Formats: sequence, structure tokens, C-alpha cells
Amino acid sequence: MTEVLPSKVLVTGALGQIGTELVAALRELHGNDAVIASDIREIDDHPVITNGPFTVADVLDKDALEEIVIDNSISTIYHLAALLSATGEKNPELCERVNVGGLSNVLELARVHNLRLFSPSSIAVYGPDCPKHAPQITPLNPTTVYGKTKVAGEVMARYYWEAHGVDVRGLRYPGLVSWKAPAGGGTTDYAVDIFHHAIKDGNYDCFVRQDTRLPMMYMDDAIRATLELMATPVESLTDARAGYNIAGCSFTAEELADAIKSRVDNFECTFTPDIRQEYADSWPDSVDDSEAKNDWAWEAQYGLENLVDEMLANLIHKYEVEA
Ligand code: NAD
Ligand code: AKB
Repeated sequence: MTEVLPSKVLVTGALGQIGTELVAALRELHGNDAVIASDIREIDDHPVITNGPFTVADVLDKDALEEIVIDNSISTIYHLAALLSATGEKNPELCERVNVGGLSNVLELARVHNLRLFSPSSIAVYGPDCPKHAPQITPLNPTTVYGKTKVAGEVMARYYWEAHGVDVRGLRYPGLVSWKAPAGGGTTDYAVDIFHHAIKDGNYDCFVRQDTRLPMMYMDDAIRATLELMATPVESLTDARAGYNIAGCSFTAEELADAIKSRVDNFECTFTPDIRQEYADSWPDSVDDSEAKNDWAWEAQYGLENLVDEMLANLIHKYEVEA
């Protein structure tokens, strides 16, 4: 008689900024052993990831992924492996290969093995022609290769749902601000880096102009949005299912610096834009998330003030513990 194993969850790109926190949240929900973290990078020990199963897996190796899916009775994949905007622009060919090729592999595995799939999109799907307050539905003409891979990802996800009934869901995450893991090669990384430098050095040289306004979100909201979307009954979801807009808060780099200055004595912030300014300028200031609100009652809990309070309190504590 064949033993029927309980179904499990696989997270790709689990060592990244989102993965580190999503794996912890999923293990809280399903139990440590039911969530298999994977990444292309190897690790010996990790405060979160190694308290449950971890395996090295390249999302471009479909056969290896399939072996993990079969051997562990995987029923859901949270597919986080990707290259972000700044890294992607430095290596566009690899960015396309990983972001589009990797997603194509997991979509095929989802079709063949009847898996549910979470595949994140980004505010980077928008381009300069988009209104500053980005609607859910508008022409998507990104100028970054990363943005193009995210548009392609949404199109592929919708196709797999419509043509094959694969239950794939996605969110257009804003720039995510978190303290547990570093941000990984994106344009919105300044909104994370600024906190570390404020605490360690008392100053920060920001790589975008002070008037750069972008949609941002505290990680706790992003993780909750992910779990809420995945828990929503399928019949409640609409055509936005491959990339729901979700709004957290929207602030300029200067507003962020000022909020930190009002809490960290003598903090100084200068602004020296580099190439990432171009990517930031091509994205909207804020997003309209009415569809997420209507379809699955999405509501953010963090604005600029409580985001800054949380980031400073947690990072100061973290640095004290590490000292
Ligand atoms: P990250 O860069 O921090 O982590 C990505 C992880 O993927 C890394 O640990 C990396 O080692 C891994 N990876 C890269 N190539 C791989 C491969 N071939 N096989 C397996 N693993 C590989 O990224 P993140 O911030 O955690 O983002 C996760 C997802 O969320 C991505 O799809 C990203 O586009 C999306 N997203 C993130 C943000 C954000 O602000 N963090 C915003 C919008 C969308
Ligand atoms: C990036 O800046 O590349 C990411 C994103 C907004 O997708 N944080």
C-alpha cells in the first residue's frame, strides 16, 4: 500500500527579503516540517530558515524542482525566486531567464501536479505613461527589463488560469520595508538601507532625489496580504488575480528622512541620485487598490509614522542584541 503523505508547501527564493519572513509566517500556520524553503544559495545555519526543511534548488532546473514536488507531496508553491530591478538591469539576460523561465517552470509543474501557486508581481509593471495614482487596469509599458518580466509573469499566470485552471494568484507588491532581512538589489532598497545607516552611522547618502515618491509597504502588511489572498475562496477573485494592486503608504525620500530625523538625534540625509533614479521615475507615486479591497477586503495597517516607529525599534533592538 502506498503511504499518503500530508501535503506541503514549497517556497522558492526563500532566503530573500520576503522569503525570510514568509517562511516564518507559513511555518506558524502549517507547522515547521510542512514548509520546505529553497533557494539557489546554500546556507549552513539561518535564524529562521533552518528551523525547518531547507533545500538548495535552482528554479531553472525544472527536473530538480519536480523531484522536490513529488518527493514531498507539495500542494502549493510560493514562487519568490527572482532578480529585482537594479540587479536585473545590470544583467537583463539573466533577469529574463530567471524571472520568466523560472516562472514558466513552476507554472508547468503546477499544471501537471495540480498545485496552487503564488507568483508575486510588482509596481514595476507600470511605465512612465501610467497615471501617478496607478489604476488596476491601464496599459502596462514598463521601461525596465525587470518590469517587462513582471508583465510577462502576469500574462503567463492569467493564461494558465484561463487555459488550464491552474489556481495561480499574485500581488503587485510596492517597495517593501523590513528589518529582518536585507533588501535584495531593488530600486526601493533606499527605504530599507536608510534605517540601518541612521542607526549605525547617523547619516545616509540616498541614491534617489528627495522628491522621489513611490508606493511602499511595511513587510508585516505584505505578508498578511499574501496569506489573505491565498486564503480567499477562488470564486471571489476577479481578473486581477495575477497581480492585485495593494497600497500600503506613499512617501517621498525626503518625507522618510524627515520622519527618521524626528526620532534619531542628529541624523543627516543627503541625496545623490544614481541610475536607479531612472527606474524610480518610471514608476507611479501610489496605487489604487480598490479591487483588492472589494474582492478580499484588503486593508493596510501601516502608514509612514508607524512603519518608521517599528523599523527603528526593531533594528535598534537587533543591533543591541548583536553587539
Ligand atoms: P530577493 O532578491 O530578496 O530574494 C530573491 C531570492 O531568489 C534570493 O534569495 C536569491 O538567492 C533567489 N534566487 C535568485 N535566482 C534564483 C534561482 N535561479 N533559483 C532559485 N533561487 C534564486 O527578492 P524579494 O525582495 O524577496 O522578492 C521576492 C519576489 O517579490 C520577487 O518576485 C520580486 O520581484 C517580488 N517583489 C519584491 C518587492 C520588494 O520590495 N522586496 C517588491 C515587489 C515585488
Ligand atoms: C525593486 O525595487 O526592484 C522592487 C520592486 C518595487 O519590485 N523592490
